[in-house]
Amino acid sequence: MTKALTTSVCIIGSGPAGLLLSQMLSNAGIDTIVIDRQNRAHIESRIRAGVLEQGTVKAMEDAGVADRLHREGLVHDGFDLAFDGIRHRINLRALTGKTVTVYGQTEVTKDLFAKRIAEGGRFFFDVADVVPADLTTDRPQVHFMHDGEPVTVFCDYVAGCDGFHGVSRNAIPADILKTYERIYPFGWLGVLTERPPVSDELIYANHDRGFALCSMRSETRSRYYVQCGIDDDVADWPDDRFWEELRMRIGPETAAHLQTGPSFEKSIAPLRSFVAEPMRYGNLFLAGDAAHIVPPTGAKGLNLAVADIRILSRALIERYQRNDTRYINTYSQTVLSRVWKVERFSWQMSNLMHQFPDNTPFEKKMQRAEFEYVTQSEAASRAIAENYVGLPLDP
Ligand code: RFL
Ligand code: PHB
Repeated sequence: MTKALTTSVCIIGSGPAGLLLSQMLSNAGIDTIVIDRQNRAHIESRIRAGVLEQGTVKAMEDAGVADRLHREGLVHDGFDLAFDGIRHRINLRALTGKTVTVYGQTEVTKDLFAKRIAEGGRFFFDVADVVPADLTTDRPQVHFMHDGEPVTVFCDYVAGCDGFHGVSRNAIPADILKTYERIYPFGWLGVLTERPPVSDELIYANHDRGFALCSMRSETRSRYYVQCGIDDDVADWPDDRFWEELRMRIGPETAAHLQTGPSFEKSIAPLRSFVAEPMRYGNLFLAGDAAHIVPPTGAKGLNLAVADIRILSRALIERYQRNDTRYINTYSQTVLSRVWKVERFSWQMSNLMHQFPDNTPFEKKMQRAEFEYVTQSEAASRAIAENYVGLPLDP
């Protein structure tokens, strides 16, 4: 027999987007059920983003989950861009009056889970065969299997927060859904190591041998990346090779401060730009990676997911508290206009900072000229800074 449940908003996916939405709605007295095809421990251990915009920190504050973030997050006033070892600091605070906070996605999800679960939030983990249905009616459903039993959740709205490989996006009929994509001809190999970071701030480096990024998770734990081949396997990258390559790409002056150690996480991520339109279909709303992917060079993926949720939660709260559907009706349009600008910045940073196998000598000169322009023009530096700290929600 199918188990039938009822809620106001059924949220598919308990990554940062789904968890934050559930918390914001719950704070406004709106009931949710959250389902995920993974379990909590798996989701909490996925090593991904590390840099939070001020707007993301504010969303965590509004949701009531920012205590540990304020205690443990590292506030950064700037970061460096480097070309062949020459470093240029983007002073975020001076150029924009804003900062970013280094705090891992693992910690964001742990904090969100802890509060939701302590408050008795309803979750179903390890679900399978998820099917959103009747999305253009006033009684949408989400069908799935849980513990070998069929379950149906009846709801007013479905939030598709199920990431790039989820099912929600494809519940929009093919003649309505339009997608835009660019795949980059390389990947990022990332490692974590229990050693202090090479620098107090992040360094994004472009070198003839490829891109490198020096980031961190705390004052004692570093996160480093190097651009790698799209078909590379982590087995091709023993720690010694990784450190040698990183040293060359950041240049001798920076490398002199590098403390290496055993890596305890090593993974390769492909780079992709992707947008799906529209982000609303009937009573289904897409948010986060379910609707768009950015290459990680601008540190935007997680921040963009959180921005979607700030806009979506406002739309749903207005609908439930004042029966005002204005924001629901404009959700897709409002969100997409910001999404495309963030896509543009992530694409620009990726183009500027990587070695593209097909780049002609002319294109390499263009990259170098753009870097020099950024180092010499405050306006150009500010344009990077204002995107990096996060564009406003409502321009
Ligand atoms: P998530 O975090 O992917 O969460 C989606 C959740 O949906 C679940 N799910 C399903 N649940 C039910 N039914 C289904 N059919 C389902 N299919 C999937 C999944 O199990 C998962 O729990 O999406 P969300 O919430 O939109 O959050 C977005 C961010 O996670 C993402 O933008 C960033 O992590 C992107 N990203 C990075 N962003 C950065 O800013 N800096 C980074 O360094 C960075 N590294 C990364 C990344 C994303 C990666 N992915 C997606 C593979 C590295 C990787 C490897
Ligand atoms: C990270 O610390 O994982 C990180 C930081 C900045 C980025 C991408 C990833 O742009």
